[in-house]
Amino acid sequence: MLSSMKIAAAIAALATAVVAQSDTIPVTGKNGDATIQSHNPAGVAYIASLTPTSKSNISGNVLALTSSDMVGVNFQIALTGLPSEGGPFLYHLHDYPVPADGNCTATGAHVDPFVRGEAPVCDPASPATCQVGDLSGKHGKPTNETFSATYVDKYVSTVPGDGSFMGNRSIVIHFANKTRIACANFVDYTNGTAGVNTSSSANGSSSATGSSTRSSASQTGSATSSSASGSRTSGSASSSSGAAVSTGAASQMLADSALVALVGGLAMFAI
Ligand SMILES: [Cu+2]
Repeated sequence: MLSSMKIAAAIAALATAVVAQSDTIPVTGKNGDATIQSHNPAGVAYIASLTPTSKSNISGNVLALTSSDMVGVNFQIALTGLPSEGGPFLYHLHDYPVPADGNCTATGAHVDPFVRGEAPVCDPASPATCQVGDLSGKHGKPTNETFSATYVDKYVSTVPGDGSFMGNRSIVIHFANKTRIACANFVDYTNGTAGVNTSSSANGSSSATGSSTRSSASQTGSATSSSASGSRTSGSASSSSGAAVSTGAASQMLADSALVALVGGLAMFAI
């Protein structure tokens, strides 16, 4: 009699465990799974430049380009100066720009237009079920003091007004315990120069904020200028076709110039 009760208790415990386990499978947001963004305009680019601050030695760029097939965004990330401890690190697209005082907390939560929430953690095998802004959850977490990655995230938009639009957002880098280490604003990089910090000693957060905007009118202007930029640079694109990560003449040129800028930045950093 006693043993049968024990068996019943064990079965109940198992049932509870199964229910608990179901909480860890990928979830669908209140607005459904994230939708693939297939209408991102060609030639548009944004960049977030991280520079050392009193709280962080991180420097580098997060470059966002329209992907070759206009589906999603081609992210090209190169960071150095990540902390020697406290990883693996997390990084996300956050809702709001960094204010002039550089306070990363003011960037709010992750870009999450489908209202998926943070828990359970993102399953990279099912990226549509992750928060749109959870880039490290979908594409891998930095573990070393230097990090580089190139990938296309199909769920991020470069169309102003979309819930998944990234152009007026920020990037935030966290310790594994979610403490915010560093942050920077995305700024228009369609012409290859806007928003780029020319000096490694500049205060990245404040200068980036200065050129950031949430105005849809301004963003539309950027998109228009991008097509002009694309045609202007296409003539010399063949000379820079070596790198394969991005396609489109304008995007390629931008990628090359960003890499050159980054290499220059790294050289300064090494000195
Ligand atoms: Cu974050």
